[in-house]
Amino acid sequence: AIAKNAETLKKDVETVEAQISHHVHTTLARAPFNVDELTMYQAAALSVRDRLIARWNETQTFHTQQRVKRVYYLSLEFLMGRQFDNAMLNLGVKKPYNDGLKQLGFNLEDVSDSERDMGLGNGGLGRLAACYLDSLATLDIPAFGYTLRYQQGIFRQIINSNGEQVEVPDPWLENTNPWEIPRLDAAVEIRLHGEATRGDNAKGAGTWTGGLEVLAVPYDIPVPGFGTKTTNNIRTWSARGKVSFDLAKFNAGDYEAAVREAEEAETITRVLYPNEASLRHATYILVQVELTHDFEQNFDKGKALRLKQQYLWVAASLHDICRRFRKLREPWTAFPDYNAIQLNDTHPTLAIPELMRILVDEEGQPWDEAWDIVRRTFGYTNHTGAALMTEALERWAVPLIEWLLPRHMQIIYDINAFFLEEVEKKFPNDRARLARMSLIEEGYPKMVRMAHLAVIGSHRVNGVAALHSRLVKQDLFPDFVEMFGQDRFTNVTNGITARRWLYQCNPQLAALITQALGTEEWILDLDKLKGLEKYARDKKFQKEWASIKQANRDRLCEYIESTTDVKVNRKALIDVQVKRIHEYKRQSLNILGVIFRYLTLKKLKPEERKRVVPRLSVFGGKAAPGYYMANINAVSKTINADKDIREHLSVVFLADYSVSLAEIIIPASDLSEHISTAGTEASGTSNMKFALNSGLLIGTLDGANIEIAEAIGDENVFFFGNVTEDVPRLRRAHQAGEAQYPPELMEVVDAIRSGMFGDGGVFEPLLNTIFGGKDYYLISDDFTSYLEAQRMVDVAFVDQSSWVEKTIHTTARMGRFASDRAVMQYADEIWNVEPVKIPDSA
Ligand code: 26Q
Repeated sequence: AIAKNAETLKKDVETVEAQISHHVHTTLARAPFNVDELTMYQAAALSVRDRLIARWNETQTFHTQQRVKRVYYLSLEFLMGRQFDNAMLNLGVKKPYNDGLKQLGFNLEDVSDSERDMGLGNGGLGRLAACYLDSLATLDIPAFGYTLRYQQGIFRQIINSNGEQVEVPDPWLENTNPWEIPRLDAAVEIRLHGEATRGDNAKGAGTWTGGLEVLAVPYDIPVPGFGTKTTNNIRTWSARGKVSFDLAKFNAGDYEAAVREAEEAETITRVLYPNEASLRHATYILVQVELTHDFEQNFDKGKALRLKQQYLWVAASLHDICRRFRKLREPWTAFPDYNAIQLNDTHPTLAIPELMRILVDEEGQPWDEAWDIVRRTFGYTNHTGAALMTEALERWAVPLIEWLLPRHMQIIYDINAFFLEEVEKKFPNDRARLARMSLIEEGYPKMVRMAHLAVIGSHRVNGVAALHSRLVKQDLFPDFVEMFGQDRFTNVTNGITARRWLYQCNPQLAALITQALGTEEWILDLDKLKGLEKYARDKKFQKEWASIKQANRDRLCEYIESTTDVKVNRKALIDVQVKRIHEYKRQSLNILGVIFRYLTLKKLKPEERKRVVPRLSVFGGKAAPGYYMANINAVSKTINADKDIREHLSVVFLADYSVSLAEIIIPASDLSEHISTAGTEASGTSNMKFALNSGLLIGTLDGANIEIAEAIGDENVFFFGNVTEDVPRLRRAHQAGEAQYPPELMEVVDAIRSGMFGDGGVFEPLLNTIFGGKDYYLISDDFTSYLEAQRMVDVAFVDQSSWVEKTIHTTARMGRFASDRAVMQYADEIWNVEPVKIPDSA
């Protein structure tokens, strides 16, 4: 059998070599002596793509033949990272590719490094969509992701010499993208602006004509499951002008006017919005899309462009879904039996009035039946940390919607009128309640509350962690719970895919786990990690476990030393906080804690310092453009330059945090920080990735931290800080000027004000958020217990054997946080879909 295996591998390697050479010579038209790593990557990727396409075709054909129910995951973000390594692993062909490339004189890892991240997302929400697509394919659930094909994904981050963030464009498509298949023939026409009419009776068919038509062109990205033939699809839409230029104007000599319309259309998918702040400070977007107007105008254009993105995406996707449905020749009332559409936050909420428009105006369905179809089709996932206030919920100005989508505005008004009638029936004479629940917020201008529309247009609304789902009901939508009952509101705790976040990013640990369990089954059934528990106290196993962590630490240290000028102690405890930079996530609490540690070390004698666990504090993350907190770099500059302290404490900020950088950082972490003010982080998902990779957590009682501790044992988590219930009272105390500031915090502030970290001015914005009579995120209230928790970490780390035991237990008990579990829960409780195995030769 071994000889036969060797024979098979040899043949596989030869096939791989031949396929790669074929793409080098024909597709890429390169002479053999003119092949660099980028070319090799492209050729290898194209040959993997060929395999994906064969499976993709079989999958789609089978799904269509079998008339299966499909899931459509509508997300404006898919943070996929790199595809090459992931595709090889899911297809089970990494070994022959490794050997084949070696035969051709190349190293697989170097070749893989030529791939640019597919960075079509900001952070948690976008990466969650990517993990869920991996799980859907792996579980053989028929599914499509729908999103936009942004020319530029999330910006690349550079840190300038002042320690400030500089945003530069992300030209991820520059070298052509081997993972996408253009479908130029399947473009969809999308109407914007124009004139709308209502039907002759209140619920009759309306019309929408005129305005401007643009094209949405689909590009498909195959998504392979792990160890299964199922290959699902992400359809990304690219905006084009309908005619590339206006011939009449061109002939009249007005070349500029002729191309303007096409260019305006293409602007719609030029760039990903780097979060909600970019709506308020629209300059970032306008620079990226190269529009120049005065600021007043920019302000509205930045908003209008986002609404155009949302509509083009939603309209093209629904057009596609309905076209597929019409081929089944079923009555429209059967639509929800074939289609489950999940709204990833409120960004795709326009899908609700758009489906109403298609059903009522174009398909002649009665309004009430159409509304019933809509509600049975949609599910809505909320990702907003509830204590972040309802202000964080998406709203659009009525005049803006009227201008861009006149028919949709009518439909929204009508949905609202019929809905408020129902509310009035159930709660007579309660005007305040009607105003609270209305889809329209009164004011100048009136605003459409997208979250309310999403709630009433869906059969299920879910939060993303147990605490968060409770807050969604209590703080965000209490009136809607009273109206519709508890059953419409549910929880699906987020999950992550162990294929990328252990098997792929931490191959050594994965191999040790497989060896210990005697099987690879854990990759598909993460609860099987439980089997590691019996080795938690086994000295030999602990040693192997710890040496893998050290190897991953070394790799990160090499990365740090090659990208910054910081020298690091390889034995230091690596303490990581990597995530979007946001006030509520409290990177500031971490950096103030680092300063306290520095001051404490300074007070010690050299021989006393040697007894303190050495630390390396790693930060990473992108901030909203225009939001600068350069203080992390100011602190690291002083500390890293201090020769007495260097061995005991260093601080680095790693630029341009991304999925592929996360794959290096996460396996190396000893401790990671998830320290948001209680009630503000909906779930968090990096907490799960760190724990799965045998890193311990320091955190607040927030989001999924709570459930992680439940699963792995709270003796293995360093908790601190106030709980959600106490947040409102503490905030009131600050407003009333009754808050107490702890002495440790004052000591840190004095050091900052003394100029120890350079110009104290850099810290003024930060200090103002804490001392300006508010401290909205309760830094001062949580500071003392944060320091205490950090002292507990030091104590625990000294006892290495017990520390390693904790980290083994942590990994062993993380099965619950598999995205496979989350997706199965959506499938059973929200989508009502079943796995469909693709037969061997479909
Ligand atoms: C809004 C308006 C205009 C432009 C952009 C946006 C925008 C973009 C991205 C609004 C929100 C986002 C992303 C939100 C997000 O990532 N939320 C996170 O979702 C994770 C997955 O559920 C959770 O784990 C995190 O707690 C949550 O913060």
